Amino acid sequence: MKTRVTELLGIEYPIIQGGMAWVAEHQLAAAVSNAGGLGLIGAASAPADVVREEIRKCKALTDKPFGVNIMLLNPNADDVARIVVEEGVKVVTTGAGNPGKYMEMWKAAGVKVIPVVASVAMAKMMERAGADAVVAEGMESGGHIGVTTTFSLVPQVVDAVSIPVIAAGGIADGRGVAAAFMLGAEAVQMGTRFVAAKESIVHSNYKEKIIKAKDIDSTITGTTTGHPVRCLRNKMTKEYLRLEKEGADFMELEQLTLGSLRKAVIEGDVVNGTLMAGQIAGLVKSEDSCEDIIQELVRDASKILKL
Ligand code: TUI
Repeated sequence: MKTRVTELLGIEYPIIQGGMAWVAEHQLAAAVSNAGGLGLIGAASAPADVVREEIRKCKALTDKPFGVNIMLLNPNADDVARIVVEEGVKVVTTGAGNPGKYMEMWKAAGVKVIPVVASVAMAKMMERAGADAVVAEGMESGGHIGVTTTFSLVPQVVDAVSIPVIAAGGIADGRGVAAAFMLGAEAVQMGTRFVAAKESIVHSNYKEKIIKAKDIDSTITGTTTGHPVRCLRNKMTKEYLRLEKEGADFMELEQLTLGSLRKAVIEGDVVNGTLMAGQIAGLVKSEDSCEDIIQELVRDASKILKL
């Protein structure tokens, strides 16, 4: 399964682990990289110094390439953008915004830049700005999402840009990988399956919720605030959606989700916490090691694609 993406990143398999807030810590990133994929540290809303420590801990666990995902709504994004250069990180992915203002600095430092996009227009803008590849992320994904599905978005982005396209959203097994390749993607990024991985530090209550989830168990909060987020339905989402329907203002809604992802990931509060997960959670049936996940994906996708 060699593609322009495996070559660009110097990895064995075209499989990237999403840079998920609170979840994509150094343990998970190192495990995915050691298994031949690309692991990512999710900088999320962490202070820059914490991200630096995570990078150093990841380096201690792997000599393979790994990356950092920078969430652009983070008020510390400027500092994190500098720290990845200082620490010699090889790959940066970005989410929830336009990383244009950092591009020159990253390119000058030889960092491979892979923005996550949810539209064709954004993909074209990122190619013009010098991106090395893009992740085209469909609205099946967990967390902050756009409006287009993976099946529609990926081939349209593939036709619109010349740089390699990585498919994300709704992929959790070898069939999904093969389907993404049929649409023209040259790698996949997966989140939900890795949330439930053995090396993921996520609380067992949260992992269990993903493993028990059915196809229709996710919902989207925040459509009224401009920050739509897909997560598993629970008491928190029920309350959030009720408030949204009643026309609650941004601050009131913020209050409900303040620290709620941490609550789910660290404390295992699956009632009041935010359980970010994609629609494909229904396909995730067990807690597997990153090595087993990647070997399974490559074996099954190769068979389908007759590689
Ligand atoms: O970023 C993600 N997924 C995320 S970020 C996150 S943290 C968060 N929590 C609550 C509210 C908001 C964020 C949880 N999950 N995926 C990549 C992604 N990027 N999806 C959609 C986009 C995106 C959206 C708009 C990329 C660019 C964009 O452009 C807007 C602009 O500036 O033109």
